[in-house]
Formats: sequence, structure tokens, C-alpha cells
Amino acid sequence: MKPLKLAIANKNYSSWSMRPWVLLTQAGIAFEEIQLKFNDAGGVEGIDPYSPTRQVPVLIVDGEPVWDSLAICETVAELFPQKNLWPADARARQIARSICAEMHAGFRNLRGAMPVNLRASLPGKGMSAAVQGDIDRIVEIWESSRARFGSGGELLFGQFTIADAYYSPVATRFRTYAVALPPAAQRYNGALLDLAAVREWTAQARRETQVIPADEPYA
Ligand SMILES: N[C@@H](CCC(=O)N[C@@H](CS)C(=O)NCC(=O)O)C(=O)O
Repeated sequence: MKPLKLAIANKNYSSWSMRPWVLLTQAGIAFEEIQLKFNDAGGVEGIDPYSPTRQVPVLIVDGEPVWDSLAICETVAELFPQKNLWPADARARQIARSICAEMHAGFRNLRGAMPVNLRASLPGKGMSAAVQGDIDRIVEIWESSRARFGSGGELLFGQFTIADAYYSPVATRFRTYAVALPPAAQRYNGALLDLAAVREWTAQARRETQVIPADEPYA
């Protein structure tokens, strides 16, 4: 297999890019990063040769694109079975897949009102009853996964899995918008932010200077 390539956009803003980047980096899987940039219209400059959807992230495996973050994570798990990127236990794996799919398709209130912005500190911005409803469901997911499957470590299924990569942009949102969380959820949020890959992504995001007005509703 040729070296994997992952095309992403601005680390400060691109929540979907963050998931597979954190997955590959935290799992110690080598890849070539293709760092693209958003334009003011919300599109991704230079994406055309890589992705049929013109969206990031896209993983290139032996010249063939895999687009959409969930398909990318599934493909990486299949390519590197020794990395145990899904939980080994079948029941835990069922739940891990479900909560990734739920994140992938849902939480639109939270995502719309509290866009990822790693450079910013925006306590209290974006909060509403609908957003709190999404947060409550995320807290329920985190507490339940930790309580049922998390005894082997600090993460949702103990050791690092795709589910943690999937919720890593949520953890940065909770920090940016200073969302109050119950103690167990707060501890997990801290563990996510403390993952080496999340710290590295955050450090690189904070060095970026490009401002995308569409992603800065509170500027
Ligand atoms: N469902 C897709 C969503 C990807 C997505 O919305 N990517 C955004 C950046 S975070 C994008 O490429 N936007 C540019 C555009 O839509 O033109 C995934 O999971 O990868």
C-alpha cells in the first residue's frame, strides 16, 4: 500500500477534518497531510483533484479517495486491525458504532450555534434550550459509555477508539463556549482534550491566522 494521504482544511475551524486526523495521529498511523484552506464562501480551495464531494476530509488510499469522516474511520479500522480502533467486545462495538453515527448525523443545534473555533474563548455564546438538549444527550452518552465500558482507562471504552476521535471536536466546543458539565462528563472532556493528538491539533490550530467570517458568528 502507498502512504496514506489525508486532505483537511483549517485546523481552527474544520471539525470534520479533526476526527480522522486525531484518529490516525493518536493511533500512530503514518500519513501525508494535505493541508487545504477554506475560502470566504465556505468552500475548500484546491479540493477538486482529491474529493468527488469537494469536501474535506478525504483519505487517499492507493490513489482512491475515501470521503466522509465515518467512511474514513471505518476504512482505517479495516486497514489496521491490529490498532483495535473499535472496541474488541462486540456489545461495546455496537454502542461505539451507534454513538459515532449519532454524532455524525445529529446534534445540529449544538453544531450550528457553537461552531468549532479553537482560537476563541466565547463563554456562554450560542446557548439555548435546544442546544442544551443536545448537550444533555451527549452527557448521557458519555456517562453511560464510561460507566458500562470505560473501566480500562479514561476514555469512552477505556482505551482510545474511533468514538473518542469522533467526540474530540465536541470537547473543544465545550471548552471554547465554557459549557458546564457534570463531574464525570467534565473528567472525560478533560481526558479528550489531553490526548496527545488533540493537543497537537489544537496547538497547530492556534498558530493559524486566517479568519473565516462564516465560522465567526460572535465576532
Ligand atoms: N459528512 C461529511 C461532512 C464534511 C463537511 O461538511 N466538511 C466541510 C468542512 S468541516 C466542508 O468540506 N465544507 C466545504 C464545502 O461544503 O464546500 C463528513 O463527515 O466528512
